[in-house]
Amino acid sequence: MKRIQEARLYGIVDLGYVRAEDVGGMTEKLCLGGVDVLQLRAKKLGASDIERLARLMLPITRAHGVPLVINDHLEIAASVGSEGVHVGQDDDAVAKARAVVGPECFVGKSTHSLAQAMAAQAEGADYIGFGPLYATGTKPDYVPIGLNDVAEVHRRVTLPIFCIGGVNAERLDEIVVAGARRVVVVSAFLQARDVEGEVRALRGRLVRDEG
Ligand code: 3NM
Repeated sequence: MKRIQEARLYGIVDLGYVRAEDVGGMTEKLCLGGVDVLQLRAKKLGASDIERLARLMLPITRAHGVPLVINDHLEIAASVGSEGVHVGQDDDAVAKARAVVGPECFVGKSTHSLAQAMAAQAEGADYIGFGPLYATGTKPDYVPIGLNDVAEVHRRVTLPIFCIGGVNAERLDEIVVAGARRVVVVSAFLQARDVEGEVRALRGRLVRDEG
């Protein structure tokens, strides 16, 4: 199983873009392309549907050695035994998550500023998301934070930092030049004509660009 500490490319199966019946196929394509970690995110589905999709994804992600992260739903992460869980900007979200999922499951947290990133580290998160860098239809209510704090967050936070929000092939170079080492890509992968090829190409550039 790949370790979150070494992950560079984070994919998300977001049910805003993927139909439930296509989740298995999309999971396979993203894993074949080379994502290092994969999240299940389904803001509009009920818990039983999300649990069913998580159980569908797990044998696929495990066959590829890719950790599966459940977004928001701590109880589902605990019951299916996912490798990770991801929480939003609640004050004690990490502690709450750990109490439910136990010590084996890593916990990631969304952060939207330098201050929140440092707080998430102090709170004991295993990794953070940092963004949205750009305006994005995947999280339309969030104000983009731009690239200005990317270098500084890497100086101040030692956890794996996954830059997120509007990341795509066109923007990858400027994101890397700004100081990012790890990225999350959602719509640019899920809407690609050749998902596997898009993932492979972006991953190759991300790793090559930084060694
Ligand atoms: N979280 P796309 S931005 C799910 O900043 C999510 O916390 C964000 O999707 C954050 O790659 C985001 O399609 C959406 O822009 C990322």
